[in-house]
Amino acid sequence: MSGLTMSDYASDGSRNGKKEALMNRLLSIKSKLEDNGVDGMLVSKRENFMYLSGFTGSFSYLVITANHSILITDGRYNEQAAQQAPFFEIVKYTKGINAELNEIIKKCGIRKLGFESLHLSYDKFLDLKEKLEVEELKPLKNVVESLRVVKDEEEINLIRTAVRIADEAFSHVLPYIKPGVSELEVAAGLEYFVKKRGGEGASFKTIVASGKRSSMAHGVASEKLIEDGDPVVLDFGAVYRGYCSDMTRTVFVGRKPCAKMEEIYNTVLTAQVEALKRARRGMTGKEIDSIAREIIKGAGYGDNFGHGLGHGVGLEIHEDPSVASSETAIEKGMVVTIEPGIYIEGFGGVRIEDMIVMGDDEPIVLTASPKDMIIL
Ligand SMILES: [Mn+2]
Repeated sequence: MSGLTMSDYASDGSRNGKKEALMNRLLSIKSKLEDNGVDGMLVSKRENFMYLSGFTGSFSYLVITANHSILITDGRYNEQAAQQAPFFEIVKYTKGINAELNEIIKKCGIRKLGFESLHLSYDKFLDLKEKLEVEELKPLKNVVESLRVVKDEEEINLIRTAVRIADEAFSHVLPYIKPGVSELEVAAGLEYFVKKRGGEGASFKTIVASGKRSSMAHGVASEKLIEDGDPVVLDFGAVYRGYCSDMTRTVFVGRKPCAKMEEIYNTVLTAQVEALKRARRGMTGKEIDSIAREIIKGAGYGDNFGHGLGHGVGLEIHEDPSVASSETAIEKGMVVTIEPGIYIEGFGGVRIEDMIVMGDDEPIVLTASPKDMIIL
């Protein structure tokens, strides 16, 4: 096995870079409290507390005020939280979360506490509303997410590694794609390799869609055996230190595809490459989407491209900004996918997907796997 090892991956993002990033994120969220009409914020969504504190456990509440940064978790995570979240006071709750929160509310003098209304269950909300000693419990949306939409250098480095692991998994698995092998076995090969290279696992349920199944845009790997002449859509990604990657390639088994499939492949490839070439910093998601969409329409397949061109990727596999109907401008440091496809029921489909980070003016393409037609 040649190529990179774990220690190469460990060298990206120094410890100090990470600390500096965490400090900047914490300062940014503190500067948002007043604008949102609160003097404290309760953060409960996992990706959001990971982003702000560095803590990667499964459960935590952060309480953030101008002068306090407190991370509440349970006994399982004491040591880990102290190591991972250098700028937070760690509180292990013992007497019930509400009692602990009330002590913190008192200590920090919180009167208006914001919470993440998209992520707190209705029952939990009722419970907090009844028990917490605050004047107001204020629902807030997308406060942390609005910071996460532009990636800092630390995040871009981790995403680059997640992309590289997926690229390497793709070339690793190509020799195993042959008649008689099941889609699930190909998916297993990809996922095994991701972990072998230091990834935590797949960033979503791996898609391996062969033959006619390739017309299903989300054809999760099945027991179907790959056959001679099949197109195979491979859409997968890696998670590296919490950050996701996402890529798609469509390959052909045994022989060159028929003329119609070749035309579809070339149309998708042209649409994808032109979108990468013509996208500019500050264009809206919709404008970038329409570059690819017009090309596919022009070739007569407009009705067969039934999804948006792309989506944001970071701690979550699908996050803002969307590259579809959105009027959100794609700014420097935003990371998105560019993934046009054409799908014909009963015949097959093609999708090609790269990840980009928007640069000073043009996108920087992160995915490195070849896009010219591969016949195995
Ligand atoms: Mn995608």
